[in-house]
Amino acid sequence: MRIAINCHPTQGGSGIVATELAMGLADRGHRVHLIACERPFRLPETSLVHFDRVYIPDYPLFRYPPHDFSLINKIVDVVRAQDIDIIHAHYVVPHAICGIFARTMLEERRTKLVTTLHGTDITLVGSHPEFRTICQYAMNRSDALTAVSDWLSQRTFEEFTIRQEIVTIPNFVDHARFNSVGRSGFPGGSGEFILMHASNFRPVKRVMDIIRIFYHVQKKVPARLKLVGNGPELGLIREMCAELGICSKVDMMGSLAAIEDEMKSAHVFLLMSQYESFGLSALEAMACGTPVAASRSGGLSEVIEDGVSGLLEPVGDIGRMVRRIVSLLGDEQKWTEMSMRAEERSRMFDIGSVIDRYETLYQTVLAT
Ligand code: GMT
Repeated sequence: MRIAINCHPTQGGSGIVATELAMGLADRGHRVHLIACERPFRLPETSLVHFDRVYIPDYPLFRYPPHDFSLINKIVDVVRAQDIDIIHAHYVVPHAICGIFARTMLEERRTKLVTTLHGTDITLVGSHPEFRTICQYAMNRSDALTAVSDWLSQRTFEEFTIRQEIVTIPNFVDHARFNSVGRSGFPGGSGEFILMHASNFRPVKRVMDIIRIFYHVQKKVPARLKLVGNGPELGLIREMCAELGICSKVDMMGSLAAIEDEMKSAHVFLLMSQYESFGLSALEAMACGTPVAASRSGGLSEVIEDGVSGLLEPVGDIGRMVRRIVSLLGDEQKWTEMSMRAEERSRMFDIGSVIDRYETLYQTVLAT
């Protein structure tokens, strides 16, 4: 097949999923074009995926340069030049909307549009009154709609009037990269436990809860906290660490290319979000054999089995989570078992089986 994928290139989960999917499809012999305004950070120069950059011309008249017109123009040009069968839009705003416009312009062809819903495109951005009408239109006019969890499918039906099926195709992990080979074991003697969090540090991630949890945990067991990524709340987090007197135990690592190495060194990965439609970083940590402590919210309970492959507690319940983490880190056998179960559970979301499902979906859509 010949597939054009468009996505946000920034360090969010939707861009990672789109990029990994593009690479997986290209490895299987499909011709894949990835369209974005920057090279997605997980797309190596050596990849078989063709990268098509969207340039956004500016002009003094524009207060806001019209990115979306350039994106539509690029999609149309790539589809025509490369004889593309499927446009796959990741995140409704603006990708599905631009995909609809592009498909309309491509009236001489039978190009199909598949849209994947990722989470905040439904819960925060898409349901905003200034976007709602156009998002609903784009979803209903897509040739197929997928969501990354059953929770997100349900939320979409609750938020919008959707007249077609939403197929759940979960996110996935590449075990060739994220695995437990060489991972750190249980620290002996007075060794430190490593707690870790990685995200874009937006309010929905509730990183302050993570700092509070770490503050209490490190009072009970020797521990460090690694924070990976960048985002708007990092300044507040720094201030909070200073107020609590824990700066020397918190490493702010910024964005990392080889995040799997840090995941392999961590003993607990924390994701205490208000909700996560899926929680891709949790899955990647689990694949590295790192138990995840997470909020029981959104699609996280479709990924983590509480008490087996990780820990789930209600959003904001810091006290209960602290007690459970301290208990886990106090019991080597329990931690080792959970680490193994986390890795085992991640195999349910292996890249190969999920790419099979996207291929089948594309074939079904092309046959209609
Ligand atoms: O808001 C974000 O966290 C970023 C967003 C994205 O599109 O990059 O993440 C969403 O999509 C990811 C990939 O499908 C999911 O793993 C995340 O759970 C989801 N974030 C939320 O629902 C908050």
